[in-house]
Formats: sequence, structure tokens, C-alpha cells
Amino acid sequence: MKHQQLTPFPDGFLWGASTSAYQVEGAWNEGGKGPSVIDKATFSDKITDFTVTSDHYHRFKQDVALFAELGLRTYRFSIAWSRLFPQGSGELNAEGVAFYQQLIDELRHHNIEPLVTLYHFDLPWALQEKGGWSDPATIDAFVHFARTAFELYGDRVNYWLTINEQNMMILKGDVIGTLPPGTPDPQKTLYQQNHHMMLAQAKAMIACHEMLPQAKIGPAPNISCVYPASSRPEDVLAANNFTSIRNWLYLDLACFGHYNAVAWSFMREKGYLPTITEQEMAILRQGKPDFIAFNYYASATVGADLPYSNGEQEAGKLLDQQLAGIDTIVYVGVENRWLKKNQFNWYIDPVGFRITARQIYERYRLTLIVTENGLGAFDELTADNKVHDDYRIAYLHDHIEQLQLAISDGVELFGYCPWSAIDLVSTHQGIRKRYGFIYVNRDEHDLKDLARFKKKSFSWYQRVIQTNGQNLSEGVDY
Ligand code: BGP
Repeated sequence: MKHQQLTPFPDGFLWGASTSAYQVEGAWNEGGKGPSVIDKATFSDKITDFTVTSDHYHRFKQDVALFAELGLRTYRFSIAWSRLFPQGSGELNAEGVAFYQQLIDELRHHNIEPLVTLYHFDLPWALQEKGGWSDPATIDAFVHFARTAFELYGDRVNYWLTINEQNMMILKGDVIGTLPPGTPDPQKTLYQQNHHMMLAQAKAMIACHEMLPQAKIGPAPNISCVYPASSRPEDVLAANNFTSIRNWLYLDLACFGHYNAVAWSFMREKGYLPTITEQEMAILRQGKPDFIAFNYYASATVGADLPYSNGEQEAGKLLDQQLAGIDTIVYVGVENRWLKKNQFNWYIDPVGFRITARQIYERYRLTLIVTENGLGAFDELTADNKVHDDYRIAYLHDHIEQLQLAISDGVELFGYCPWSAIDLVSTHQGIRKRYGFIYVNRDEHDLKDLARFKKKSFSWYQRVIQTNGQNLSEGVDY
């Protein structure tokens, strides 16, 4: 649809930016924090230092002041579960409690609305050792953790996110570290874990509504529209399969409280069906989100079978959460010749962003917020401490433009939080893959002085926020 007139971003729109605890805080073993699966993961060992990351734990006041200067109306961050509960459950760590109290107070002091993710990939190691999400006791531990966070911070936090990218943890369990290496029957195990996470999420949403009637809570999956490789009906069917398995399985359970039919039949065919009870399904039906948060980086394209030239099969590329991958009886990830790629081989597809937002809104009719979207790139700090990241400005410009088109299409959207507020360590590609508006002066292993420098995109986004998204194209002084 070509609009003659665009609908403006609503008043009070939450312009924001995101981070997650294990990627930004550092202080991995300070302040009484227990280890998480990330601290024990082997994937990052050689690539980068994950123990200090951006040192936000020690520099949060300086960082929040910069976020305020940027003009953020909201800041999305996650609570490190093992900072509150070093053992995952049991004893509460007072220093961890105090850290998030101070962070939230600092945000409030600057009129920045905290948007809190309860769990962003960093399951406490003590729980992982007992079976992690395969053990139903982890559901209780999560619910206790969530209730504690509601109790501690509920008077100052109005927006909560349950679990970050649960769908990626299941689809890419080996990449993100959800599953200990060597787990027998990994796929079946992951779908059972998925069921447990869904229950944990539903119970947390129920608890939130009971304890904090004024607060709002929702899931935060990674959702991408899926294109068929061609107009061949079999390819369209494959795209449909992948949409159900990648996207709707998770959101149908969260919003409707039932298993998506196509995803269910996929799990049955493959022998991945989880064990479920009627009582559990009743809990899933009862727990309802107030909104849907979603992360979007790129679209996916799939075909029915292998005759297509398949860039995704090249060695090493499968180790990535944004690639569809291959399941020969269901879908095959293929190249999309219409789209450009970034330096890390992720597609850049702003129109896909609009399509994705429309699809989610049309299906669930819940208001949306974008909790991640951004460009990972090799930024260069010049001799005079500048970063001329015009490529990031271009990416964000094109995506925000499409977001306004989605709003003009009728999609209800209340916020946009690009990834990331400040440079942080990438999930598996180190600090060299930078996303932030603020440069952090460190290399992979040489931590330098960790000084902060505003990038050109900082000034640009500042203007976007000031003009409520009406001034995307104007250049900025930098
Ligand atoms: C999402 C995660 C984030 C972040 C982002 C960028 O999947 O929720 O934690 O890492 O992707 O990914 P990467 O760091 O791999 O570039």
C-alpha cells in the first residue's frame, strides 16, 4: 500500500535502546554474582573477553547520563538472574538487589522508563548443572525469580519482558548454549525445554498481573517474516512451514495458549513432541501478555528442497541465529538475491520489517514494541575519537521509515528500542561486531581504557527522538 499521508509516531512513543546483562555488565564474578551458562560457555573463549564486556556494572551512572543526553525515553536491559540468585534459587544476593535498584533509580532520575527483561540467555549455572530447562524445577526457580523482581522493583518498573528470544534458544540451542554439549536426543530435549519455558513465562505473566495490576508484561521473541524462494506452491508451503516453526509456535502459545497446528505436526513427525498435561495447557491459556515485544534483524527465505543455490550451507555459516538453516523435509534456507547483506552476512531488509510488524499485529491484535533491531559492523575509532557510522544511520533510517509505514498501515506500536544502546559483546562474534550509539574503547582481549565516545549515529538518533521520528533524513553536525 502506498500511503498518500503518513500517520505520525504516537505521542509518548517510547524511543529507546537495548542491552542485555551478560553482554554489557561485566563484573561476571563480582558483587556476589553466581556463574551463568554464558560464563561457562566455551564458544566465546578464544574470540573475546567476556568477563568485563563494557564494564557497565561499574560505569552505569556515566552510561545512563549518556543515554539521557541521547534522549532515550526507555532503556531495555536485563537482570542477570544469577546476580539476584547466585544459585538460581534459594538465597537472595543483597549486592545484586542493590545494583538493579541503583540502576533503576538512576534511570528514573533521568526520566527514562526502565524496560526490564527477566531472562536473556544467561541461565544460572547452578540450575544448568541440575538439568537446566529440562528439569521442571527450573520453572519454579524462574517464577520465584520473577516474583522477587516484581516485589523488589515493581513500584518503579512498568514494563516487563519475560524471556528474550526463546525461539532462538530452541532453534539454535547449540549456538546459544541452552543445551549442554553431548545432550542425547538434543532436538526432542529442546522442545521439552520449550514447553517448560512457556509454562514459566505463563506463570510469570499471571504473577505479574496479580502483583502489579498497573504493570504490563510480554514475551520478546525474534520474529522474521519468511519469503518463499519462488511462487512455486511447494516453496510457498515451505515458507509457511518455517513461519509456523520459527515464529507462531512461540507466539500462539504465549497469546492463544495453544500449540500451533503445523508446528505440532512437525514435532510429531520428527519425534520431538513434548510431554504435556491438560493442567499445564490450562495455565498456558490463563497467562496472557499485554503486548508483544519482538526483535527483528532480517527476513528469512526458504524453499522446499535443495535445487536452489544455497549460500547457507557454506561452512561456518550455520552457526548463526539469523539464518534459516535446513530441514530437508520441511524447509531449506536459501539466498535472497533481492537483498543486500551486512558485513556479517545478515540480510538487510527494511521492508521485511514492515511486513513482519503487520503479520504479528494482524494475527494477535496486541500492541507491539520493537526490542531489538540494528546493524553489527566493524566500526573504526579515528585519531580524534570519532566514529563515522553512516552505514548504521542508513540502516536505522530505513527501518524507522518502514516502521512509520507499518503504523500508517494500522499497526499499533508503542516503542522502538534498537540494539544496542552502547557497544557490547556480540553473542558469538566478539566486540568487533559493534552495534551501539556509543563506542566503547576496547578490543577483543586488550581492554584498553573502556572509554566512551559518541558515534555519529548518536547525534542522528538524538535528533530523531527530539522530532518524534519526523526528521529522519536531515544530516547532523558531528
Ligand atoms: C539477538 C540477541 C542479542 C544480540 C543480537 C545481535 O539474537 O537477543 O543478545 O546479541 O541478537 O546478535 P549478535 O550479537 O550475534 O550479532
